[in-house]
Amino acid sequence: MTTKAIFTYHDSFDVMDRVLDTESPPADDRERVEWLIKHLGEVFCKRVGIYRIPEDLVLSVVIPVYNERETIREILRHVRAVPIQKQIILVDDYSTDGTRDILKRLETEEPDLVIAYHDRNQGKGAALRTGFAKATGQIVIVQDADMEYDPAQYPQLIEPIIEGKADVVYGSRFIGEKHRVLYFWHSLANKFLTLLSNTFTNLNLTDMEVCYKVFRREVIQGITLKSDRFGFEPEVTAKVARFRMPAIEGRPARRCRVYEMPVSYNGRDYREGKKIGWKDGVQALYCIVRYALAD
Ligand SMILES: Nc1nc2c(ncn2[C@@H]2O[C@H](COP(=O)(O)OP(=O)(O)OP(=O)(O)O)[C@@H](O)[C@H]2O)c(=O)[nH]1
Ligand SMILES: [Mg+2]
Repeated sequence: MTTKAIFTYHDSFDVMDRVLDTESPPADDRERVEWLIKHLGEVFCKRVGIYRIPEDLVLSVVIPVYNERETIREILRHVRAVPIQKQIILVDDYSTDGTRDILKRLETEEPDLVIAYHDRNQGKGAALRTGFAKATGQIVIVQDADMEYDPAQYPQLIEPIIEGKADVVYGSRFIGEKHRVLYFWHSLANKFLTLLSNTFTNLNLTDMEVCYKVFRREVIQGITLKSDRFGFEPEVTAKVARFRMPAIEGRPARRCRVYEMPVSYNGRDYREGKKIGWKDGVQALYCIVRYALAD
């Protein structure tokens, strides 16, 4: 089994080398997918996130932004590069470092962006609430404005929803993708918060605090969120666990089906702009218990 997988992998590069000698891949995204599937095979392509995405699919990417002038343009470039139709929603949470001016400029340079401005700083949770309300795509993903997570992973992240297997997908930094080795105590705190959240939700997540959370739009717009700051992560997790998908077309109402996907993580340290601290950990603890017991 393993030998076959390795063989297929190397084979694929041989085939690519030979094919690339004679033809170049089409520039159009859809044609390129067909071309790659034809030459590399469906199984291999699927493993690396190349598959046929329905033509009418729109992915709403919600980006909460607070003092991210160093990374905002770059993250947008990476989001745009993903070959999926997207609605990009940026919510500025009253930045004071010049990010606002960049966004104002972007408004005229890239008029398809949806940009909202808070008139006072409220926190990531509040910024996301504003963004979710504006989403119109069938699938909604959260994207932080720093460069810790890689938008190139969207195709893999949304695949379980497109295939009709999942209603919600969480990324996970702890199940086998490459990640920057950083603070031991932070990772321990993360694991503890996930464990505590799991004991209340009965979900077996491995990374409750991960940024990459993907939802069918009706799920995220069907949940009422209250946390303004980083309490968003435990709150949304508790509410997803309780959420019931309404009955449609003869299918009875049911609980949300949650999937996890490994994601790579290029964490930053405090000198590079890391903002989250021990107070946010305490807040998360409080929110796990609060949203387990009451709404
Ligand atoms: N820290 C912070 N981030 C906010 C706020 N409002 C919106 N955000 C955005 O929320 C996202 C997550 O914030 P981060 O500070 O990166 O939080 P994190 O990734 O959990 O933690 P570190 O990057 O490790 O500090 C970023 O895109 C921020 O710009 C806010 O009031 N405070
Ligand atoms: Mg971050």
